[in-house]
Amino acid sequence: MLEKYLDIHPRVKEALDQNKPVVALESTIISHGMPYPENVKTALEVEKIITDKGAIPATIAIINGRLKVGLSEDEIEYLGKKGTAVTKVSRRDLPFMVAKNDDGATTVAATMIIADLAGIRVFGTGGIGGVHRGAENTFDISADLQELAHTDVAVVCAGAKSILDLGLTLEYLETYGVPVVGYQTEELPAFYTRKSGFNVDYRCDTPKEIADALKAKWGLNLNGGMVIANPIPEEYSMDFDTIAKAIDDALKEADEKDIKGKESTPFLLDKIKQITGGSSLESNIRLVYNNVALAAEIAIELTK
Ligand code: PSU
Ligand code: MN
Repeated sequence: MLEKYLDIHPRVKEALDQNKPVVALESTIISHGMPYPENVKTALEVEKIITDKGAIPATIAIINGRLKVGLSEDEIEYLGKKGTAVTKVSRRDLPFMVAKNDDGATTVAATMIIADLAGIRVFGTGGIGGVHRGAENTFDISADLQELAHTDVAVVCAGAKSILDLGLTLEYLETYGVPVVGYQTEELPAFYTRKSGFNVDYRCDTPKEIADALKAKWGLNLNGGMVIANPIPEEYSMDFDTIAKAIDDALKEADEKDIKGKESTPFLLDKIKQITGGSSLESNIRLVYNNVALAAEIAIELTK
């Protein structure tokens, strides 16, 4: 039935059939998150890091209306080159890409949906969407959070950028029963920085501790995901005030230009990149490498 929509790469299919560890990866980070050709280079390196760890990478995207679980190098190159011309696809958008045989870059939410359809339980990325600052007026809350509430996939990220209201994001996740775990930290990391001023719900110091909590959660039929917040390595983290100022400037410009809806996150991310120059791109790439390595370790523990 699902074969009607889903193309699972033979390498991934074999791994899933044999209960080998698989890590899902998103494609919005490729098309919208980084410039070409760094995006393609990063996406390929991410797959290599996972493979070297002993797990199988599955980059997820929609190509010609097919839900792809595991991409070829050519497909990654295609999405990376097409960049923001590829539609950014969240839960809402998914059926239309399929019905129109269109291409789509999957957000955290859409990647979780497709990973779940394929039976992949661990997903590594950079940052998740959340409750935007000013959401009390705009209602701008990422669909990623509802997906985490309902879909059984653990997401390893470097926390969330403070373009969001991190306090409200944590409250929202609490309401929907989504645990926020700090990997070797009590403090929620804020993407470019290891600090945010907010605490996580639980600290876990090993991939096994995280895998044990996931097994218990799903064993108890407590549906939904888990946020595994993994701080950016110290040597790549950015100065707190520099990034705070860049975010404030980006938010101000978004407000002046009346940027709304799905344009909001890519606009803010792009502005921050422009303001901070190459250093934020390097940090971004490094934290993704760090996250997918941890995702692979958790996926390996989960298969035990
Ligand atoms: N946050 C980041 N980098 C990203 C994204 C968010 O730091 O690349 C992307 C992810 O694909 C995420 C999406 O799922 O943006 C959230 O978009 P929105 O806020 O429109 O739901
Ligand atoms: Mn939004």
